[in-house]
Amino acid sequence: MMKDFFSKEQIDRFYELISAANEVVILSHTNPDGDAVGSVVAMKRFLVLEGKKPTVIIPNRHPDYLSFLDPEGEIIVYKENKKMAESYVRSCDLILALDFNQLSRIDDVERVVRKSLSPKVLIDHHPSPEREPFDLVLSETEISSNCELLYWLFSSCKERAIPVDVAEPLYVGMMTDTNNFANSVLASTFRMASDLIGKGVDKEKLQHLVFGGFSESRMRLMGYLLSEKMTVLPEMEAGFIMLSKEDQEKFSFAEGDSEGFVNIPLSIKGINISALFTESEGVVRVSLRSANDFSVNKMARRFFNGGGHERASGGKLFIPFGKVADYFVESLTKSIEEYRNGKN
Ligand SMILES: [Mn+2]
Repeated sequence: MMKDFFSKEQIDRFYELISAANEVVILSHTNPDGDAVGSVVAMKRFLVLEGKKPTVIIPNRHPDYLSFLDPEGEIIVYKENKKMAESYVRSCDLILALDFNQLSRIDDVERVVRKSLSPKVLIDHHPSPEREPFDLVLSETEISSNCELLYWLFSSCKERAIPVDVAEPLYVGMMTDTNNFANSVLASTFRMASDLIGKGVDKEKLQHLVFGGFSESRMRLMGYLLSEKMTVLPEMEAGFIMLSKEDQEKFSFAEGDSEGFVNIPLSIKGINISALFTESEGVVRVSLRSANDFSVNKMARRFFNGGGHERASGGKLFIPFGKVADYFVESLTKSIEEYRNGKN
C-alpha cells in the first residue's frame, strides 16, 4: 500500500531531475548517524540502478559501526579529502541533500554547494527546512526517519522494484532513528519494515551489526558515565550526563561512541527529560530528549543555540564546561515554568 507523503507533482519533479542528471552528488550532515549514512547509501545504490554516476560526500567520518554500509569505502569524507570532494561538487549536474534541514549542517561543504549552479534537491524530516537554495524540497516531519521518507519515495514508482541492497540501508536508518522501534514509530513505519523484510532484509543480521558493533572502550565509557557522571533531578523529571574531554581521552573516545547515551536517563522511572553535554574543541555539544509533550525543540532554540524535533533536539554552548550543569538547571527551570503555563 502506498503512503501519500508527497504530491504526484513533487514525485514527478524528482524523477525528472534524476532523469536529466548524470553525475549526482549525494550529501548528508556532519557527525553522520545511522539515518544519514543509511540515506546516502540507499540513494547511491538506487541511482546506480537508474544508470547514474552518484558520489557520496559527508563532512566528517561516520562512526565505525556503520562501516558495513560502505564495504568498498566509496564514501568521500570532506575533512579527509577536501580537493576531491570539492571537484565532485563543482562538476556534478545534480545535488541531493539528505537528512538535514539547513546547509550550515554540512560545515565547510556549504560554501562549495552554494556556489554550484546545478539543481539541488532537499529530502528531509527535520522541522523548518531551508528552502531558498533548493529547486525541490521534499520535507515531511511526521515520519520516523529520512530513510522511511526515501522508502515511500522509491516505492511511489511502481516500475522500480527496491532490491535488497537498497532495502538494507533504508532499514538501518529507520531502525537507528527510532532507537530500534522505540520513538517516532507510526503505522507507516511498521508497513515499511514489513515490506522491507518481505524484500529479503535480514533484520537480525542488521540489528547485530548496528547494536552489537560497539568497541569495548565505548561500553566501559558508558558504564563509567552512568556510575560517575550522570545527575538525576527527580523533582524536575530530568537526568543529564556530562562527557568531558578528560574522560574522552581516558576511554579513547571515537566519534559516534556517545550515540544513544542521551536516551539512557529516560529509562529511569519518573524521568521524562534528558540531556547529554559533550566537551569539544571550543564548544560544548548539547543533545536533548523528551519522553512526553515537553518540547526540547523550543528549549534548544531558546537556550542552546540549536533546535530539531519536539522530542529530540541538539545545540551548542560556548561557556566553560564546568558551568554547563548550572546553566542547564537554570534553563530547565525556566522551560518547565513555561511548559506548566502552557507556553512550552
Ligand atoms: Mn534522521
